[in-house]
Amino acid sequence: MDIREYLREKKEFIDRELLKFLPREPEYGKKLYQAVKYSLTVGGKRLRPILCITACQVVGGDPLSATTPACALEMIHTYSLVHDDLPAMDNDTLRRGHPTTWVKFGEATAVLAGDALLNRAFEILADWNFDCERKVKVISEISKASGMLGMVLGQQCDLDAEGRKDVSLKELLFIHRHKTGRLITASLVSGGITGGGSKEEIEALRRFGDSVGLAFQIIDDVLDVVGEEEKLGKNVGSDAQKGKITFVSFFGVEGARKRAEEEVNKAIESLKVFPKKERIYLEEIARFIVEREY
Ligand code: GRG
Repeated sequence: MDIREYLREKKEFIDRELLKFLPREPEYGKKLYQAVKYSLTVGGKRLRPILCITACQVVGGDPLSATTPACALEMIHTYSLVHDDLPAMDNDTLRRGHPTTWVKFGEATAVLAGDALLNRAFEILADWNFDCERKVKVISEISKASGMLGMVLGQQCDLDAEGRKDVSLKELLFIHRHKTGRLITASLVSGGITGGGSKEEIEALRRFGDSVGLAFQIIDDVLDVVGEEEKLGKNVGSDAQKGKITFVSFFGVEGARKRAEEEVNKAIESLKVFPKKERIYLEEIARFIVEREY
């Protein structure tokens, strides 16, 4: 099984579906539409939507049935990147290999484009023609993961930690679990709910998501030190420049990689409730996360 081929094929599917979820271009205020479209189509691995549709499949559901939550998750993730890149936050100029949204369209429009993407995500979820009980559960899962006790809280903690030398490993884990981990876990859990997974299966996906989310962030820290700007499509060395404590500060590059591998092994262990043939895709995605160079 070639995981890169699987990821490429699913990414192309998500790229096409995302375009279909864009509303028509308005008569006035076209700049907002263009900034939203630019942010959403300029690149990205589409990891969260792929996790969502793959989780739907692993519990025995039709992966196509998870297209709407998958695209909503990508819209939320993209909004978070657009806002994260703003001068008031990380002040980054390169994202997904292209100028950041604020560089291209100005700060005010970038703020609005992020707002629009977040809203659009919940618009498409609300309009999703699907079993109502599961739909509400999915909306609850995604909104909590991205909101003020989830990703947004993680981002605040990340800002608070900037430049501080006294950040403990406990605090760093809290930041990463919220800023990056919660949305990754929500991607898996919402896919599992959509596919009609049992309580035990959803809990397994949650544990898998928590470990894989942490591994993903640890590798992000590593790539910020040893990665190549060209492959990553974003500025490298920005953590050190901003005085951010990362996993590399605690464990060094090799130590951090080892920690990420341990998390991935833990993640794979959580999948044992699923038949071997079904869980192979999630296992391979977990391995890809530690081996990735972009
Ligand atoms: C602004 C509310 C708000 C939240 C921002 C996710 C986030 C929170 C900030 C992004 C900063 C960052 C670089 C986090 C590290 C992990 C991460 C989310 C990387 C980007 O995700 P990828 O690698 O990106 O999946 P692509 O471009 O492939 O979608």
